Amino acid sequence: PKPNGDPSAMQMKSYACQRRTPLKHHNSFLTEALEILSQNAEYNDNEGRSVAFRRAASVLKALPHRVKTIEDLRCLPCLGDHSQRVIKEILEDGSSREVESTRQSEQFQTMKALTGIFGVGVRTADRWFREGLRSPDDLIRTGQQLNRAQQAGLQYYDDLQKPVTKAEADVISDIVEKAVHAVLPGAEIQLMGGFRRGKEVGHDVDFLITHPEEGKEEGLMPKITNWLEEQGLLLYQKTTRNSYLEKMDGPARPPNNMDRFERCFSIFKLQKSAVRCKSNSTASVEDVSRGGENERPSEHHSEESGWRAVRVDLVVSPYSQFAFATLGWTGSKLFERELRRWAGQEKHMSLSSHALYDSKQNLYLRAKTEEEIFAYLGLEFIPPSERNA
Ligand code: 8DG
Ligand code: MN
Ligand code: MN
Repeated sequence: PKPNGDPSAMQMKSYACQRRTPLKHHNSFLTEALEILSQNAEYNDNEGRSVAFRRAASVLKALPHRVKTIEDLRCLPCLGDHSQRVIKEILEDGSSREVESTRQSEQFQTMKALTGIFGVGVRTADRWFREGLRSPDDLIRTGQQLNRAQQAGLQYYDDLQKPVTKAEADVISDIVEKAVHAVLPGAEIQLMGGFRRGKEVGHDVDFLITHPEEGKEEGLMPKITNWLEEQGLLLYQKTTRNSYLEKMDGPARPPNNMDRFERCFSIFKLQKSAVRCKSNSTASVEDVSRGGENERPSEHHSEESGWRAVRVDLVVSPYSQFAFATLGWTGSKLFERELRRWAGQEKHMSLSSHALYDSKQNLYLRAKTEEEIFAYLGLEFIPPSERNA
C-alpha cells in the first residue's frame, strides 16, 4: 500500500467489494442519471449493459468528493465510453439528453410502474407493455390473468409503493422475534438487507433466522407463518424452498446437501398505532397483534384504516451456513454480485449464500463470521454500512 497523504495513494479499486461505499455520498446528481440508464437496460433485457452502468455509478459513490470536471474521472475504473459521455454532458450542460428522454419515455415509465407491482417481473411487464397496457389500473380494467402474488400486489399497491421506515422495521422486528420465539425458543433473528446497511427507509424488511443447534431450524418457516396467520398479521405469504439456488446460482449450483434455505415472501399487516407507540418507546407486541377485522376485497387504502401493508422477506438458514447467509442477504445487490465475481475471477472460488468453495483445493471453506469469509477471499473486511455499492 502507498503512503497516506499522497494523492496517488487514493487509488480506486475496481471491484465494489474492495471499496467502502457509504450510504450518503457526493455524486447523486451523476449516479441517479447512470442508474436510470442501468434500469432501462434491465427493462430491455440487456444485463451486461445494465451492470456496466451500475458499476460506473458505484465507483462515483465511493469517491470522497464531488466530481467537478471530467479531469476528476482520470484513473477511475469501470467508466466506459458511454458512461463518460453521459457524465461529461451532465457536467457541462446540467443534464444528459439521453437520460432525460429515457426518463420521459412511455416504455420506461410503464415498465417502472408495472414492475413496481409486487409479483411482476420484467418479462411480464414487457409483455403487458407490448399489449398496450400502461398502468396498474389498466390491469384491473382489462381483467388480466393474475397469479396470487400479483393480486396481492395490486390490492396493496399504494401501501407497497410507500417506503418502509426504520421505525416500522423495528416494530416488524419485534413481531417476527415474538413469532419465532413462540415456535422455537433459542432461535436467532437478524435484520438484513438495506436496514442492516444503515438505510433509513426500504422497499421491504428482510430477516434471517437460525438456531444454534443445527437441524432445529428445519421446518421452521411454516410454523412461523402459521403463528403469524393465527394472529391476523399476514396479508399474503408464499414459502419456497431452494428458490435461491434455482434463480441465482444457475448451472454451477452447489450440491444438494446445501439446498436447504427456506424463504418466505410476505406482506404484513402493520397496525399504525404500534408504530406510534414504538416511537414513544412504550411499544408492546400486543398492540400489533389484533387483526381479523373484515377487509374490503378490492384495493386497500391505508389512509382510511388503522393499518398498512408492508413487504417482509424471511429466510431460514442452518447455523453452519449463517455467516454466508448473513453476507449474502446484507447486500447491496451490486456488492453481492461483485463479491461473487471477485471470488470466481480472482480467487478461483465460488461464493454463494450457503458456502464458499475453493476450486483449487477442492474443498468447502467453513466460516462462523463474515470477517472470516472476507479473509478467505483475500479482501479487507467491509462493514455493512459501507456495502452500499
Ligand atoms: P431495499 O429493500 O431497501 O430496497 O434494499 P435491499 O434490502 O438492499 O434490497 P432487497 O431486494 O430487499 O434485497 C436484500 C438482499 O437480499 C440483497 O442484497 C440480495 C439478497 N437477495 C435477494 N434475492 C435473493 C435471493 O434469491 N437469494 C439470495 N441469496 N439473496 C437474495 O434480494
Ligand atoms: Mn430489503
Ligand atoms: Mn428483500
